[in-house]
Amino acid sequence: MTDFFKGISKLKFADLETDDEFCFHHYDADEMVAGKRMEDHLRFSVAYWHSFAWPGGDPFGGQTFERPWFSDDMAGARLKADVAFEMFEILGTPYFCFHDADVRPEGSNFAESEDRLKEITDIFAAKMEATGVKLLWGTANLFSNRRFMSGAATNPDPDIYAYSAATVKSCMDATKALGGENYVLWGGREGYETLLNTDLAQERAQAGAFLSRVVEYKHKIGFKGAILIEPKPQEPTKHQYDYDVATVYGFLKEYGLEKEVQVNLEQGHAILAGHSFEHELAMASALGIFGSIDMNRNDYQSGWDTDQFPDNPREVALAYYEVLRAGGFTTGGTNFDAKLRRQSLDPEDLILSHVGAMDVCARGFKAAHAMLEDGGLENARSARYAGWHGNDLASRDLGSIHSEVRGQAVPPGPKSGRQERLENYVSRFT
Ligand code: XLS
Ligand code: NI
Ligand code: NI
Repeated sequence: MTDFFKGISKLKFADLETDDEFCFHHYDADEMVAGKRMEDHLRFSVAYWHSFAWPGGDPFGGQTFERPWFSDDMAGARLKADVAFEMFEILGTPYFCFHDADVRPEGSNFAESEDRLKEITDIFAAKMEATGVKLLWGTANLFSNRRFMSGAATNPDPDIYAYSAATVKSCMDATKALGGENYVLWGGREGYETLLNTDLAQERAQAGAFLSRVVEYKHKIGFKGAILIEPKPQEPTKHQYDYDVATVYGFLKEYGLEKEVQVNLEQGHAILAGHSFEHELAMASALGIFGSIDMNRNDYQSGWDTDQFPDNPREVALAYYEVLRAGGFTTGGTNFDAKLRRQSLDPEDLILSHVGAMDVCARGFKAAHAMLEDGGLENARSARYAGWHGNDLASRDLGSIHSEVRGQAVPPGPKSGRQERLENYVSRFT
């Protein structure tokens, strides 16, 4: 045991009468909803990078957090792993996610970096065995090191493509070894800063080849998890190729990968793309590529990816409503891709940020389930499209439709969309 979280023991569920901060008020892992435990519906996961690797910097200032494991050596990496698993146990989160760069310091060459990753994944394997915590997904950090400044798969320099491919292979191996349920690709540098020096067609083709090789490798090693792309429109690059769900789907279709790859959707990225989170979820579900979610909230004023913990039950309810309409999670889950504000220095902040987020998610999820079970929105939706049921209009030619419409004595009239009535309905549940 480290003493980082000293005095904080495993959190329990307590009713709203209790004013103790260190317990859950809405999230009861064992509560049954639709025949399944809440823990198994929500599949909460902690993001290693934000909670344990992020130093608290912003564009105007560096590190604000002081953590005993911040160092460039493996002793720091091992201490970090100890503290991480202590936090997972305190929270009772069943999953975690990590990038290679979050868990081990970079070595002097590829081989040393990979050996260090292996050392830490062996430590993880033992801790996972002992605690029952599982890996929701693994991924490679192909964006922080300066070698990736002009892209990873889409880099103009083939040597960087090769380094990236080797890195992804090593991270897929680590994910498989740990029984990871998904493998994620987020392309923070797969885009451009300026079109003036960019060959768009060449870079897209490189991205297509890279993803095809990832899928081939998945089958070669018999990795049973899902391969997920995480769309984001921009930041760090000015324009990213995986802009949003619709763009990613077009890309997957072009390379024949739409049955092989799904999406990991993040609330903040949806907002940056000019969408709502529920829009991205509904689109992924309509296209048959919904996989998992990165749950957070974005500041609506700042215009960048603020990765805050969710605090809005209504927004979360509308998101989980789409998750439930898509059939719920299979390999996916709720990964808190969220970080503390840089003034939140205390170990307690790390715990209570997750407690609040888990409670808000539980509230939103239960509201979503209640709305779906009540059927109000689905009934209204199906009534709105009722005219299309059993109607062959879409297959008829324009000429036959034209003669029919010309024969009408009066044109068809508009019908109310009833938006406010539906919003009132949602308010009853949230
Ligand atoms: C950054 C992304 C990143 C991915 C994993 O904006 O959300 O954290 O989830 O690489
Ligand atoms: Ni993000
Ligand atoms: Ni993310």
